[in-house]
Amino acid sequence: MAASKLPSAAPTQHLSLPFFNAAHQDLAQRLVAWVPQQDVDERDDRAACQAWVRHLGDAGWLRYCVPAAFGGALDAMDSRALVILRETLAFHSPLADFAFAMQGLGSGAITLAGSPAQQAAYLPAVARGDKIAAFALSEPDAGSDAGAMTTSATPTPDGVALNGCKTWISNGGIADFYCVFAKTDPEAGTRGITAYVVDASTPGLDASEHIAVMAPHPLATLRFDNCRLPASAQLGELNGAFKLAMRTLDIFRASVAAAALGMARRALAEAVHYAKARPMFGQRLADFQLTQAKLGEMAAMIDAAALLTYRAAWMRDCVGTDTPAQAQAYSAAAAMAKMTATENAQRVIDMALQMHGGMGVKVGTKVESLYRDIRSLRIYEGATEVQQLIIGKSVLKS
Ligand code: COS
Repeated sequence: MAASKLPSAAPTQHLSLPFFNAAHQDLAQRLVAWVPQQDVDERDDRAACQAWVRHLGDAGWLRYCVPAAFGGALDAMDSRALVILRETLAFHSPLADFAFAMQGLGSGAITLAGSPAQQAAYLPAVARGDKIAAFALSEPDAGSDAGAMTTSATPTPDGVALNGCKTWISNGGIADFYCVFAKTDPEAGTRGITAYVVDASTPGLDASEHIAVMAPHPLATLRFDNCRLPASAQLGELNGAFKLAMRTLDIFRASVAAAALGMARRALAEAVHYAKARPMFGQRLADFQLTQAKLGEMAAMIDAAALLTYRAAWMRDCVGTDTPAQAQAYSAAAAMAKMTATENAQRVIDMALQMHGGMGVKVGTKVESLYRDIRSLRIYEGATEVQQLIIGKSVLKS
């Protein structure tokens, strides 16, 4: 196969779209230049994630996960900056994207509803990369149906005791603290859930059960056995945390779409590179109309996902979510972006793999790892079916 240049830099042409301003373009240019210079050994997912948090923290990128008042880069969380960061990081390394995103998701509830003491204790450390954050909502029998959780927080003389189990917890086992959601009024359904900030060292918390998955990243089951917390650990209002969890997920939903977009763009770049270099029947793979048609379809699916993703981020930043109508419109837009970008990315990556023939399934090739990396994005932070539900409910209300 003739040598040709491998794609190493994420594309930036789309940044001239009206969704973005000069600050976003500057952010993207700096990041696109920075990421390929990082050299992280990703054979051990936990060590790699810790290394990425260190690199991202030292270079200042994690400052986009928290507001400026707590060491962040911007006055408020900027969805378009998050989208640019995740898309660019995911193009280069899905694990780098994961490390970045979990700092934001794991601390998002503290940004939204933490007490001043909680915000001061955790957010600057998250922004520096000195503390690793995690968001603990899912349970063995409560994934999409988050309100069905059974982990309980019962009153003690000086706070609460947590009992129960959380699972599929990203950063589980390497996190310094967890934002944990628990039932405080089991009869009240989604109106009986309260959140707590739990330090990893708290007696009664066991995060040692690592879950191995097809695209390795830090993931664990957490067990709470009479895990005693002071009253000051409560995060936000008593019984008000279901909405807090939904609001936290809402912020990051458009950025999950962006991560999928980054992976899809990388798969297309790999496919183009391969098609131009691969000799076949006396010409190049790229010279066949069949190949051109596939590449065209992939590019259109990526652009469709990109426009929905950027629109959702722009709506949150520029229209806002202050009124119920705005909040509903944004939730639906973010759900459309997440659903479309993750589903389209799966198809684009599969098509890129198919174009690589046998090389596509060879362990160690980029499309092979992308094929595994993309799969969980259609499931976590609200599966495709949950996004369909959110969009459908919104359509019926309008
Ligand atoms: N922002 C603020 N409030 C929200 C909200 C949002 N995005 N979505 C729902 N709410 C509120 C509702 O307005 C409702 O409020 P009231 O009690 O005042 O009526 C309350 O939360 C319950 O909402 P709803 O009745 O829609 O809850 P359901 O139990 O039917 O659940 C879904 C709705 C399925 C959408 C929700 O459980 C969900 O998003 N599940 C996916 C969870 C997830 O992403 N898991 C992965 C975890 S991280 S890997």
